Amino acid sequence: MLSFFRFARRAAVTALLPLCLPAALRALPADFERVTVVSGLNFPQCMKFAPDGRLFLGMHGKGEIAIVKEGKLLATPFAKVPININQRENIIGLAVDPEFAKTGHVYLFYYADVGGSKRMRISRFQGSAANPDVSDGTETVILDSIFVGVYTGGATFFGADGMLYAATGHGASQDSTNLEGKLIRIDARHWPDIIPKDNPFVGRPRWRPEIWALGFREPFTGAADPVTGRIVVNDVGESFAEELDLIQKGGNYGFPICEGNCAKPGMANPWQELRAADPLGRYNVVTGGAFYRGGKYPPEYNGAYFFGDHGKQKIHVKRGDDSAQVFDSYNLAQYIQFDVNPVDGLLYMLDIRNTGNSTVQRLDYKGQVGLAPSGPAPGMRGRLGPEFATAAGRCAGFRFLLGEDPVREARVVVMDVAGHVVADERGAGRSGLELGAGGWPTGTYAYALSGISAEGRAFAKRGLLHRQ
Ligand SMILES: [Ca+2]
Repeated sequence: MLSFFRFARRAAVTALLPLCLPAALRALPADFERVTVVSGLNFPQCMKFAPDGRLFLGMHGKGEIAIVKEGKLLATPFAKVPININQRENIIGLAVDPEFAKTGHVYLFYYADVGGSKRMRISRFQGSAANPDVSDGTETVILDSIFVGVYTGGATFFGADGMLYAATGHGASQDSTNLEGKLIRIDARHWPDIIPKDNPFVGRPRWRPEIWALGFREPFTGAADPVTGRIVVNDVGESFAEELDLIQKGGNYGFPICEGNCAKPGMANPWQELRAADPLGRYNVVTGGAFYRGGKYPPEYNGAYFFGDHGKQKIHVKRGDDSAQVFDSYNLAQYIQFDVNPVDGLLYMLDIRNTGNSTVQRLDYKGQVGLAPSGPAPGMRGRLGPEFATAAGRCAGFRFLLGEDPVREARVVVMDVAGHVVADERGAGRSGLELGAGGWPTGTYAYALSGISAEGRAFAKRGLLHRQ
């Protein structure tokens, strides 16, 4: 249903795809495991974690905000909205206030009946003071009567800057006087003063002041990196390319003038173009992204951007600015939303392959995680960790001390603030690892050092490096 309506052009390809693949292609990397957390969900559309680990779901089949708490779908919804305007598409986005414990606020992006017309609305629902699992019945309309054309969009999330972002689909994506095909940025938490003064088009004639970026087609999902603040919007393509758009303030992402990489002046290229004609058949309908900062997976996934492909039934992962890789192919699921549980640090995925019996799945990791905070192995003599940076006052490299006795094995992984791995060095029978840092831009880097000591015990240490 979602594929047929929302992603109309690609629908035929999507519908045929399961016939062309073996029964259950699965290719998760070693030690990763997919665990079903809750099933039997009826037409879920979006999901977000509250800071306390409860999972809020936008159920567009019912017009409800539902909650999964401790692995169980609560019988009573948090809040309800009317669904008579368009039953299939009424809820498209949801965001939980990062300070929910204090405010009790949940935001919903949905279709409403505005004077008899179908319009999109961003509303705030107030959690009950007595029971945060239900609203107190208060709905505050934050931004109303947003007209959109063919596509709805739906990416809705808080940025690291505390602003609420919501993306709308194509209708007049290049027209600055409306909110079609735009990324909206509002200070929802300070309603009614919702226009941030630093929005790029504030005060400019014939520009809606809510616009942060423009030129989208079907920006169904997106996410903000809680550490770097980087924002990515996944834009579903028309003919040539899906896009991961790394959002710049005031950026114009091209549609309908451009799709994918574009040489036209004033148009921003995607962070990554995902070509429909990809020879490996990896891309069809880009969905659900999340930056992983949970610390429960191997260090190479710290800061990685996980996203899905609803049509090709894959999970992709993009580390830093490197090209996305296939993380998993699994044709028994169609993942449309991803989020990281701030309590257990694991990635969760909403699978709508069986729309009336959709599931939330969790990505577990069974291996040892080098980033786990710990110290030297017991009995290890001498210092452990980075020692110096040299060469005429300039940083030419780092030496990682591994104690006085040569260790059996050691590994150090260094990442920049965007999570891009800049060094990954291993050694055996050594008392130190040396990394050349001559080519690194100045700035702060995170390292994760791990290994097995001479006595056969695991050691690990992490911290920051400053390349001067
Ligand atoms: Ca574009």
